[in-house]
Amino acid sequence: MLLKIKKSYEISENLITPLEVYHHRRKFLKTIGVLGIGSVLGLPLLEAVENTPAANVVINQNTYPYQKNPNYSQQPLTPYAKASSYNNFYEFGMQKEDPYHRGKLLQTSPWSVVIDGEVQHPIKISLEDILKKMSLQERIYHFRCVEAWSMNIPWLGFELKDLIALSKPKGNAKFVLFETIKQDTMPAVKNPSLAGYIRFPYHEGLRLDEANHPLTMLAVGMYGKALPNQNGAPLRLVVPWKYGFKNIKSIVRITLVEKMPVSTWMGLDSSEYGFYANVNPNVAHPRWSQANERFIGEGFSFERVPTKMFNGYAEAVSALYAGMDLKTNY
Ligand SMILES: Nc1nc2c(c(=O)[nH]1)N[C@H]1C(S)=C(S)[C@@H](COP(=O)(O)O)O[C@H]1N2
Ligand SMILES: [Mo]
Repeated sequence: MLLKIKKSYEISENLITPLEVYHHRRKFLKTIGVLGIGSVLGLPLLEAVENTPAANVVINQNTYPYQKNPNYSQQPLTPYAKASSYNNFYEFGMQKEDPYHRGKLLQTSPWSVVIDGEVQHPIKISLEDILKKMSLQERIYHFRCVEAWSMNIPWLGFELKDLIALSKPKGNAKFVLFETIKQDTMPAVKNPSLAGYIRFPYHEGLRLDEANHPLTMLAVGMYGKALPNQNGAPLRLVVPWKYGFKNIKSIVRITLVEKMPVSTWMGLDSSEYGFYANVNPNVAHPRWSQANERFIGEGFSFERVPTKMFNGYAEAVSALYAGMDLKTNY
């Protein structure tokens, strides 16, 4: 996410980056010659980081049995090395490579998820029991970050509605609030200046009908393996028609509520990041266009491709927003 630097908690990016990381980055970017190009084109330096050397990517070797779902087969795939080293996970810092370098500080075992709030049966369920109850499938979805880059990722997971159903939501439950784990070992929990003093835990929300939509998944893996920590192990949300920041990582709590919850990014700047965050090429972010995107595939390219309404999933989801003004409900 691009955090606008203007409020009291916001200071310039080179100040909030630990100096050695900052200098290392500058050196690295100079070495690969991207600093110059990025500056000339006026592109954020972060755009260059997808060239992070991938040789030492830690691959999570756990595998789960799953079936491929041929109905979701977006191509070409983003290479695993890029999807697992160019990340946003602010608990680990604001640079794209921070979650990859520091992700091992996340403790993912034991893990359980609480489902509570406006439900008849509040539950606390372990990851193992979730895996026993849910049958896993692979779906390749297009992923579009609000920063205007995109990837195609083969997720392993199940439909969120099947987990929510275990808790039997009450009639007055209208929204779902999600919470990421908060651990003292997370660098930006320990040292809030690493992530612009964002207050953790990270929160996101969906309308209940969005959460129950068959496209909405909880992913426990990608590329045939358990999720690497930097991608939100062991369990994260995947809502393919919404901007990346809705896809909350490392979830420990799912709370059914009556009123629209305030997500982390709405709380930081609601004029830039709305509750809906539906991918929409016709509604610009206040600081940049959303009409096109840079697809991260093999190689490195500044070429841009048009962004599709609802990220290409309009046929499946536009009925959810019938009659709604998508410019005001951004
Ligand atoms: N807990 C948590 N979840 C998060 C974020 C975060 O900083 N913290 N970043 C979001 C953003 S902005 C994006 S684009 C996606 C990135 O997911 P990926 O790293 O698997 O591509 O995670 C989202 N989920
Ligand atoms: Mo994002």
